[in-house]
Amino acid sequence: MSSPVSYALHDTVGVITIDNPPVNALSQAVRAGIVDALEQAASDSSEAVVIACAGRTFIAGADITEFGRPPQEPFLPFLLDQLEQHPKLTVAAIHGTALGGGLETALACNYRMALSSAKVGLPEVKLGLLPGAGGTQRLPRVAGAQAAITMIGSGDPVSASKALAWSVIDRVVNDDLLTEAISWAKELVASGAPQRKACDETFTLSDDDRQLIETTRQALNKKTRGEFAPQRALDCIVAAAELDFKAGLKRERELFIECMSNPQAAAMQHMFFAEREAAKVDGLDRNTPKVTIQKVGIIGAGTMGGGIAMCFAQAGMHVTLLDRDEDAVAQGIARIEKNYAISVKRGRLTDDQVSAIMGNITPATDYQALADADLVIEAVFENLAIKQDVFRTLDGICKDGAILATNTSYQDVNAIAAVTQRPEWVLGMHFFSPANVMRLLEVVRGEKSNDTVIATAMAVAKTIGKTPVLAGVCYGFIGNRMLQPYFRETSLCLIEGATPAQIDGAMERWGMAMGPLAVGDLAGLDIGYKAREQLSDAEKGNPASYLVADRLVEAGRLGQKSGAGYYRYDPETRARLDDPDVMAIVEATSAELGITRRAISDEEIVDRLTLALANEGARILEEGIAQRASDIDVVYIYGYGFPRFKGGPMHNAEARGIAEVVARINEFAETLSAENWQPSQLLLDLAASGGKLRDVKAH
Ligand code: T1G
Repeated sequence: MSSPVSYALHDTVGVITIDNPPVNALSQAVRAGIVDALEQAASDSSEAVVIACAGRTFIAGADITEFGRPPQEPFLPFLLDQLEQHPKLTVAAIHGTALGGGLETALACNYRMALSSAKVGLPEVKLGLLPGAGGTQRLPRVAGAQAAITMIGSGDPVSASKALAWSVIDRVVNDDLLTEAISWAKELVASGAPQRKACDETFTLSDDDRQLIETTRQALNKKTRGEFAPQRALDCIVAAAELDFKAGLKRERELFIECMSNPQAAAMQHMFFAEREAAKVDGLDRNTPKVTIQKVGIIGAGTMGGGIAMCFAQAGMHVTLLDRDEDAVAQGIARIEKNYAISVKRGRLTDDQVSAIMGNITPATDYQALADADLVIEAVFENLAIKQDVFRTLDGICKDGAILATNTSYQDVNAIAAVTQRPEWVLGMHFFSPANVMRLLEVVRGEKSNDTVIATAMAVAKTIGKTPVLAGVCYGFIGNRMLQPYFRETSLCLIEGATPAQIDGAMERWGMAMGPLAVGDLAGLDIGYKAREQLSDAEKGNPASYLVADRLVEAGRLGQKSGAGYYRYDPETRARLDDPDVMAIVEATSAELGITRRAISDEEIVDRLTLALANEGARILEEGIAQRASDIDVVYIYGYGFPRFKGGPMHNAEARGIAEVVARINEFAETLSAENWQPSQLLLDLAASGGKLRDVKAH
């Protein structure tokens, strides 16, 4: 097989070209090819060497698909040492994104040139790692402490202009990158420019720099709470100031290996691929025709409808926001303007940008305004009959080929489609509140939804910056269906002996962004209350799983919106405060149900809640509601605040061991409730066969 690396002399300049689609990752073949090309350049007539890439981007990093397998020579640190010590003057020619090992390769060159549209970064912490090929030692020496701390700690890329200002790169051009890089290399040689080597530079940390490291550590303790790698990455920068280059590289390697062997790295690398896999629909031809979405109709100008309208307006599409009367629509528009005012105040958007976005939104009260919409999304009250009326009306007005979507959280998409003459053009697009912020979008495929509708919804989701996950039709689809046993176990832990603070504290210390009871207070306890009112006692299940919630609502404690729910909320700071009145209700309910309260450990709380998710997720997978286990992980990380460094509920169970998970579920079946803790057949099968959730394909 031909090498993905070629070498050719362009007059007096040797050009190494890497061509390893899709992102020129530093696979073993690429590393070997560069070593060979460098050897060739060392002995030929070249006076300088340019490293460039074919395709859409410069090297985007190490090849993540090689992680978890025995590393193969030549190792990247060896290659970069060869590059840095090369006898000829070297120039990196950067376009697209030079990330991770890609930027580390450029830092091992003497000089760096980039297209003005390029970005550079060291995103390793987002994979549970740190720059492991000299990035933490070279970048501080090249760009200084402030740039290095910012780039390495955050993992975020910076623009070419910012990189130029920080001396990460030396020259920016607008086009003709390779031609410009070759002529610049000649110019450097002709002018006797030195072969600058990062390893020869000294690096020290001033008091201000050390202060910045401390404030960054504190900020990262909040932003990446529970993650192992970011703090280690900062340790490497400190090492760069305290050790010589060689010892610093050694320290970096030690800490890199510590990160790589931490389960968080496997979890975060799993999520990297899971997010990309989720956008793919098994069995759907990649060339399926899609509807071009330019005009979007949103029905319902409430919180959800307004948030959804923002998503599409921000993407430059024209939005008609419809509600029953002028006042309702005006309130919706006002709510959107208030949201944008906050964005302007925080410097996220300018007034002009907001004006342009708002210019994309047209209020309406007459359904005729939706006649030429390409996509209509219904976001009215969560009631099947009301939604069916909306779709009957749409069916008589919207043009042929318009896609009709419901934003329902629970209602049967098939029952909604069935009231139209065009069920093939109906699907669910389930946004998560706040819709303009949460990245998850469940694309719910009805039994008659056609391929174009699904392909279009998956594509338009990415256009508006969402992460789409395909779901089949069942009560609650993927995420909310799993939430049922999650909150059931939460309520039972409470009634059996735990306190709200203990339950939420245990889950937040474990890694959840917010504990379940605090989530309930945030969403509003009255939502569940109203949903339960529509159910029979049999459908409600064990009273122990909802009586406390009902009693809180009946006592006027609706959650944050009423200043109190499972907690009291400080009116100024909105901090959540334990409330003895709540425990009085809990203890009285325990007694009424004949439950003797007991001490419940944090470990039991975490196991009951996380395994309730995994067990229901396995059922969702075996029923074909989700395409793959990793899709379920994407749902929980992007829609429910599950910690990314745990990789999602299914990866978390897999990492723990399916056999152990089944044993723990069986223990709960014996000690808690056989009805609630029936292991899913899929988990039983995998435990018996040693199979993996990640290999399960929905039939
Ligand atoms: N390795 C292997 N495959 C990769 C890859 C990588 N580094 N980056 C992307 N892909 C695949 C991806 O899975 C997808 O595959 C296809 O390329 C297109 O990606 C030693 C240890 C570069 C900004 O973290 O951020 O270097 O789904 O859909 O939206 O210190 O990919 O088509 O089969 O994302 O245009 C550090 C990760 C690695 C960069 C392009 N580097 N990649 O975005 O396309 S660790 C990264 C990205 C490291 C060193 C350390 C993005 C992108 P498929 P895509 P995109």
